[in-house]
Amino acid sequence: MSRILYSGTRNASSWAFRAWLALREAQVDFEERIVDIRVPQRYDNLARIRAFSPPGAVPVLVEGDHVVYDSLAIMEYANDLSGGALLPRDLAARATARSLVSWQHAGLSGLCARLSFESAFYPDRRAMTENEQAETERIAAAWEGALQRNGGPWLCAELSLADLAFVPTVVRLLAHAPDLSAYPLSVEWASRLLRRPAVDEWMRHARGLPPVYLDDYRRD
Ligand SMILES: N[C@@H](CCC(=O)N[C@@H](CS)C(=O)NCC(=O)O)C(=O)O
Repeated sequence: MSRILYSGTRNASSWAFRAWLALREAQVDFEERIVDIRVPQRYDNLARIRAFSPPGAVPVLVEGDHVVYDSLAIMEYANDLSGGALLPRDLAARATARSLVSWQHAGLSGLCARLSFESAFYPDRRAMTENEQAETERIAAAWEGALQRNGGPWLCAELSLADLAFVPTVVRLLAHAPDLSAYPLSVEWASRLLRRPAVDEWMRHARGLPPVYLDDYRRD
């Protein structure tokens, strides 16, 4: 059966990036259709998606008349399709992985909205504010704790949805050069994550696109 992932402009759709990455890491076969989510064509393109997917957003995965929408549901489905390869078997460890994924999915306490994925590709990025640096350290402390407890090399020992969910976060935070010297395991983990072939493939494409400027990228 054909499986189509409607994905988004690669330097603008961090949600699509997560879903795509989970499918790739789960070694699921799928065809990708990139939907241009830049204005002004964004509105017409997403209206077309709304004809078969209630949120009218990307990513959305379509298998015949079966539609899976929202990046989190697609990531979980990728894990199911792989026979559970992307979540730990142990119940407690699986709950920990899901906690990390859920925290990310809920926007990391607002940080993701202020430092957009798009901004990681701007040639003229602003410095992080003190607040953003403090929030980044809070997230890095969570990564560091997980890596220390589980012994690495991934947040829950084996590669899981928890690592994949954070890839766009790692991209947007590192692009703003936070001081992560107190979190050496996280720095190594982040660079390990960015070296994964699928991550590299998406990022190469994203870097080659013209930047997508958002009005609310504040210059404090
Ligand atoms: N919670 C959704 C968010 C998806 C989302 O906001 N996608 C953006 C592109 S990155 C979009 O299509 N937005 C259209 C809209 O909300 O009008 C998910 O995780 O898939």
